[in-house]
Amino acid sequence: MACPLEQALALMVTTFHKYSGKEGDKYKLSKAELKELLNKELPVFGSKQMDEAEFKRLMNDLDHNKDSEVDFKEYVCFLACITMGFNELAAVPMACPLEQALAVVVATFHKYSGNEGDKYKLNKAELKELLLKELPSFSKQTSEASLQQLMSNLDCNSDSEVDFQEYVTFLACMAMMCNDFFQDLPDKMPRRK
Ligand SMILES: [Ca+2]
Ligand SMILES: [Ca+2]
Ligand SMILES: [Ca+2]
Repeated sequence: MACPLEQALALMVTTFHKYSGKEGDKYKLSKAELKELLNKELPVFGSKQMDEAEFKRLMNDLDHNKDSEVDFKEYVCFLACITMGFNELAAVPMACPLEQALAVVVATFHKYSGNEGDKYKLNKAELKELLLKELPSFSKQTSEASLQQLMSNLDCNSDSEVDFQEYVTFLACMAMMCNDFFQDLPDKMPRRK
């Protein structure tokens, strides 16, 4: 049984591919694909209530490189933004797997951030525990020195703590790595029971 946080990341990747392959570029979401993904997988976001103009604006915001498609990186940025919203409104009922995955991302952070010091930030010990327990497939391949390096990379504002935003950015990077892995090695995905 994989850890909930790893499952959450995998789900973000598979949900993207479930929709991106329907038309046009297999690795990008067209406007129609994005709309279907949001309506079906993220009802909490409320895309169904959006009119055509609002949806166009959303698509435009997401599409950073202006190729009229949403690629995986743009999608992950979007999920990261939504996750930050979840962090503030903790009591939203999550019905869909993708929403639950985002909720896991939030809950996992709080499970460790409250252990010591600042309740809303991860210090080095808390981050290490989170990585070892919640992302074992990642941390197993990581030495003490690279954890140290990772911590300083994550800590954008250099306060020796990892706040929620820095943590979400990190998970977004992890999801991108998973995605590259998916695209490069479609037959070699590690399967665990
Ligand atoms: Ca597509
Ligand atoms: Ca784009
Ligand atoms: Ca803390």
